[in-house]
Amino acid sequence: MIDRAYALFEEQQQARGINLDLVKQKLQQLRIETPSWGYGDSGTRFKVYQKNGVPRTPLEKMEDAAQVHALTGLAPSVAIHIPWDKVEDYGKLRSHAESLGLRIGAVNPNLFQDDDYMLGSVTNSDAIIRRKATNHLLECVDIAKETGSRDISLWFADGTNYPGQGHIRKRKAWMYEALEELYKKLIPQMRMLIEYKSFEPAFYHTDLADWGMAYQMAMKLGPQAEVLVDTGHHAQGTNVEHIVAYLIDEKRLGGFHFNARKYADDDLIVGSMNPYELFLIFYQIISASEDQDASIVQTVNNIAYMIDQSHNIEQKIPAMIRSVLNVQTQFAKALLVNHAEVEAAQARNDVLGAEDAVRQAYECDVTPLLHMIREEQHLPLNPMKAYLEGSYDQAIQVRGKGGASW
Ligand code: LRH
Ligand code: MN
Ligand code: MN
Repeated sequence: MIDRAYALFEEQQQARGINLDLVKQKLQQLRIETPSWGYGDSGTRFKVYQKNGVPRTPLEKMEDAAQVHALTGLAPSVAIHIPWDKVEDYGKLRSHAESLGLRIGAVNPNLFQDDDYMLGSVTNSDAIIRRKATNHLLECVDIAKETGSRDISLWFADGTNYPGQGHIRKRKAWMYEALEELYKKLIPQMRMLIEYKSFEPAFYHTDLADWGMAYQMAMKLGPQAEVLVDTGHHAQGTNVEHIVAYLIDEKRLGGFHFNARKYADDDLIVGSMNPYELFLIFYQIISASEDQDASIVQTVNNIAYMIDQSHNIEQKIPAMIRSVLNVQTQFAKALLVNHAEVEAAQARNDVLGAEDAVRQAYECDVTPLLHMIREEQHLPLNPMKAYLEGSYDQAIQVRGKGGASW
């Protein structure tokens, strides 16, 4: 059945001029990092509904993440957030992760949950608070060394609610000062990823509000600083794939936080709202991966695909499985774009022809391809079904309610 469906799919793709061996090879290389905070009792701005069976410790978050990886083969690393995942011994957290077939991914400092940071962390007008915040950034480099992590992933809630509340240019200088201190502490194989967000929790100005600000900071800091694009962090209607193409071309796209949004930074299951946007992001990335310029290809190869979602009503492990699978589906579809066809249409200024060549790939049903990939990797054909029918969910119920928040 799988073989028959795949044979037909192969025939159709060959007719479109697609080399499926290459497509399969790229699909097998896809890796998506899941966030520890997506397994805990997280939420949005409102009530956090406590769920039964939620991990009580960072170690248990790793165990849940290991399920997602075991069933999908796609998620071998887990991003951590400090202090949400603070432990006495990071070496132990690392070896626990490794014993589960995982590794620890990006280390995310948290500078938005301490009362001291009400008016800003690294951009606070009080030098003592700025020092405290910068020290936390430095501490995260030490943690990353222990966990074997490459990336320090930075998001700042810093901003103001009213005109005049803060000195915007002074705050810009303080931001740079802190980032520079952090940058100097990075070891050569580390990177810092600078995330931006247009608004929230600050509603008048945010110190790093868009990709241009993050990019300019990265440029001033040096080659180990890159930009992180969180798909939910733009104004409505922003062309995110354009930003992606631009940053790749400037060799400063370090990674993604994937999530879906309808209104603002909604942190919903990836691909649940606008899967075409996700497809178009991958279309840009895959097109750049075929560039003649080796440094562009290297940038693409180093992009960290991470999920940043939080669940206030969803079951956490299934929600993560759904996101990871949705990323894989859109990635697979984007691999089916015939770039030569798009370029030929561009060359003859065939607007509709070019659009059609891109959209055609999106409209392909990639189920036979994904089934074949999973069968070849001895994975369940339907990972979600396998999880829901398996015994893990039942087994974790003994954890009870009141697990770790975030
Ligand atoms: C807040 C946020 C941000 C960070 C995450 C930890 O907006 O979602 O995207 O990366 O919290
Ligand atoms: Mn994010
Ligand atoms: Mn966010």
